[in-house]
Amino acid sequence: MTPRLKNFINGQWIEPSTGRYGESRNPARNSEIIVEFPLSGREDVDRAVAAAREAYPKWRSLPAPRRGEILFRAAELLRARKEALGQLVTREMGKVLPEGKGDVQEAIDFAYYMAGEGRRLVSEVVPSESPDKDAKSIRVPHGVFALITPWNFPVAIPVWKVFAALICGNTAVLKPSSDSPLCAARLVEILAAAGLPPGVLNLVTGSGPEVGEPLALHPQVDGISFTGSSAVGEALERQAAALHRPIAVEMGGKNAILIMPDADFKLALEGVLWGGFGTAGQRCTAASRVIVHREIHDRFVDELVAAARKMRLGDGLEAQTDVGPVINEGALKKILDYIRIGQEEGAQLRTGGVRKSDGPLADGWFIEPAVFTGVTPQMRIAQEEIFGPVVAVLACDSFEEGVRMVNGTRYGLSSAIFTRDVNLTARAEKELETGLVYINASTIGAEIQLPFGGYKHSGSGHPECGGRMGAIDFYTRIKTVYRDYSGKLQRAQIDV
Ligand code: UN1
Repeated sequence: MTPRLKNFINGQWIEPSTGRYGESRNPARNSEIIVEFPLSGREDVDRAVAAAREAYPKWRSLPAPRRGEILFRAAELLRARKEALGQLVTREMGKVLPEGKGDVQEAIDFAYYMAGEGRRLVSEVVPSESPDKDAKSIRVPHGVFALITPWNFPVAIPVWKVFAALICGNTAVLKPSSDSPLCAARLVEILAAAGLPPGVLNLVTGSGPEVGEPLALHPQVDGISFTGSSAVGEALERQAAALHRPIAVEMGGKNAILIMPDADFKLALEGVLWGGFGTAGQRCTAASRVIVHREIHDRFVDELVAAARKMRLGDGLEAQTDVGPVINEGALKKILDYIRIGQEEGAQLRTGGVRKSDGPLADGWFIEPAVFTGVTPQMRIAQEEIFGPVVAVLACDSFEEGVRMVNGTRYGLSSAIFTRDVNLTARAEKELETGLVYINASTIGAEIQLPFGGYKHSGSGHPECGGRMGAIDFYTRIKTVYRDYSGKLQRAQIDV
């Protein structure tokens, strides 16, 4: 029998008020149901938010190092369960097993990092202009967070949000993607087993309109963090503005790799294959555009096409698989639409872009890795996020033109340049308008100890992850405190 999930509210696994369930299926084998999960409704959201509200005063007054100890135990459990969780990631959302385990490793890294943050949460003390007076800023939590997460990093991204929110003293309700509810439930189990008090983290599964939106806009919620599509993220931003509620959004990308004639050719090729087709192109950091200097363009394209043809499609659990399926039928249709659009726009489809509709892969959502050449900057396939194994190759005549092309979309998450010219790398670092810049590396693979976030329509400017300007800034508010112990009325800025 198919296992059935429940919501997790106030430390209890409980059935949804609606009595309705959806199915999470293996994208490599659509006939395999991984789990049934609640299609919850507003009443479940209300309960979960109420539980988070109630748990908040106690959780925020627990000293941050103590909160960190609980998160540390959760990190240890994640580490102990890495293999099983990695397999589940692959079964539930399709990425190849080394990447499924990598997803969990990214979660482990961040979990330890945030556990340690319990003993930092650094703020500032500065001198006052008056004698016998303290001047400092301290970090305080916001309250209850709505955390809405995608399926493409079904363990890592929930951990990014949950661990950062919790270490700062907030409580939360997590609404995971309906394509990866079991991964989220396994994470919640781990936090419960680590000793997280009831109500501090609650899980409610279901659709965006029925759960995500009422949760984000709930009157008792104090902040929102969302990772997902631009359409949903931008709508949430507008609604959050009306409520005057802090919101962090991480949305789409149209990331590009710029390849100069002096680049390490083989390395650049590997970078394109990894960034373009890793996770079947389903990362917001995926390299969906490759801008190659005309001097090496034709040779590069020939080798890229040959290498893409050799990539083996298959179930991500099988060791020989290079590229797994895309997430679901809707995604498959959208990607195939873009393949058609690219051809209608006059780009040349040099390989792939076809669904595997016969043999053992016909039961899954498999598309052969696609390479388009002859792409020009204004084509839709060079401007819009496809979120699939499709690489659009453009040619440029100079570094300047290449940078203009990289920057010439509404997005600004990640970019990369391959060159051996150190001066050019310094210019690229300045001129590329993206939140992440890679030099002689692909557009994917950010590490958790630095901020992760996009410019322009890719994000709200509140990055996730670590570093001095990372997630902690979003999950805390600053309170500035002056303490005058002079016993006199000291008037700032007033001449005596
Ligand atoms: C995402 O695609 O939403 O930098 C996150 C990377 C990963 C995170 C990707 N560490 O590709």
